[in-house]
Amino acid sequence: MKKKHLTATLLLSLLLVSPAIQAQKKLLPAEQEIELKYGADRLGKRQDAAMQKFRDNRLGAFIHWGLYAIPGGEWNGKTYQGAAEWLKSWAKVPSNEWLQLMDQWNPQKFNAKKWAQMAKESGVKYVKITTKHHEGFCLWPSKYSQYTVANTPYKKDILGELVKAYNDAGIDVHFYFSVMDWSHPDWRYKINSEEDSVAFQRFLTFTDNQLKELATRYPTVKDFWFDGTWDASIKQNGWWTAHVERMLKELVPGVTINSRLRADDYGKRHFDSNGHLMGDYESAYERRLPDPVKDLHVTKWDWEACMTIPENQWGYHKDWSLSYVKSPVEVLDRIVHAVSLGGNMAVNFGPQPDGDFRSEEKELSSFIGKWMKKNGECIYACDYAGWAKQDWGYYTRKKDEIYMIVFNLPYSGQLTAKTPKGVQIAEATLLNGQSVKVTEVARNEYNIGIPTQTPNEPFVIKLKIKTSDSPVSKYKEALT
Ligand code: FHN
Repeated sequence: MKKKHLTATLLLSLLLVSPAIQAQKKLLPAEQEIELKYGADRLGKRQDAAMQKFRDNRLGAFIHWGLYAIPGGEWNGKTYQGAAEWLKSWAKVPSNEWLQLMDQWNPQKFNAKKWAQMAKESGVKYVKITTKHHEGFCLWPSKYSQYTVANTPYKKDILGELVKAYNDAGIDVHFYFSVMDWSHPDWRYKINSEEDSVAFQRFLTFTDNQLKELATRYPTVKDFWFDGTWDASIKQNGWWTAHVERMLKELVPGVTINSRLRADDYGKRHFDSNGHLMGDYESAYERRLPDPVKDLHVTKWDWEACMTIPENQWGYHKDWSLSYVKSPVEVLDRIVHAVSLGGNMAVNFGPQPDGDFRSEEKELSSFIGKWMKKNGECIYACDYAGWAKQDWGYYTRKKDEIYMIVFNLPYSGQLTAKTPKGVQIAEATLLNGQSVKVTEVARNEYNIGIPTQTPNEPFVIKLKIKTSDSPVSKYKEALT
């Protein structure tokens, strides 16, 4: 990764390009790469068992739970439409006033085993929990902060209970951690002076301590998902992000880390100044997904998207009628969309202040769970198939099996499948084994018959394929 120096102009243009756009740019030719101390640690996907498990899980739940659940988007009688977990900022509430919400933190309906059972029934293989969101309130009794569950009427270690319950249910736990901490006097958005620099170094030590505490108190954690890392202060301290990744990997062997943590020597985030992914997987797809035709570059690295059910509410908001709320099938569509491009999907839940889930979330969870129970084999351990996207839905692949996940039924009664060169479709079946008619209609093009009784929800057709390097073809190209 060390090579000639770039011209100042080229470097400046690299620094200005956003991660998503940069991701679409071609990598620099090796001889033009610049020397980086804090760039990517590795080229290409991680291939070890822990990473494979992360990848095979494919479907996860995100949990945003903190003090913001108590006001639920409402402050002093006024309802704010923005994300509920940002209410402190929308309503300009000073930290000392906001943190008094701790006196009301007493979720009497919280039952970690019930949460784990709900997760299990929803088919998720992992849960990402907000250990600490931007407000600074910790769901574990951190000895480095007074703003923790230990100092609330509830007192108990919520995070510890959840880790145990999820793990007992066979579900991996991932820790969301916001580096930006509005409760801490040493947090800085930007380093403008020597004094800022000293304060911010203290803040980084505090953060290291909290991270070490999490890693050692809960050693079964499988992933750290960093957030609140976009400010200039972090970009000015790229060294620290590389250090945190190394530190956590030493403390928790196999742990995975998202790209959002990282900034390189020049403050470039997610992808370093040479265009290489930092961290183990890309994590910038938030409430949006790559285009299944134009953005195939994402299949080159591991990635995980996260999605809210309303348009943009992560924490509990009392009033979901203020924005569009996705239907269960729309959420399912996004899950399948992500897997079809080799990504994971974490669907967000924002539990109520009493520790229960709102009815819409319970219904969604149960819908996804029932669908996954019948059709999960086209999601878990599946990957990008490499076949041209068709309008009826998405393909996924597991070894030599190709899955067609049908979301839109065409009036023609036929689903078009176009195979890559040298690949033929030998057989098609529903997941219950029932045969589906396959008709070859042109070179590398097939009609797959729609089963006479289609379920009232997206369904799956499994294709068995044959491959030959030099297929004999009866088709002739048109002379034009
Ligand atoms: O500001 C946060 C937001 O509240 C939420 O936690 C999401 C989840 O990905 N992350 C940040 C915005 O990118």
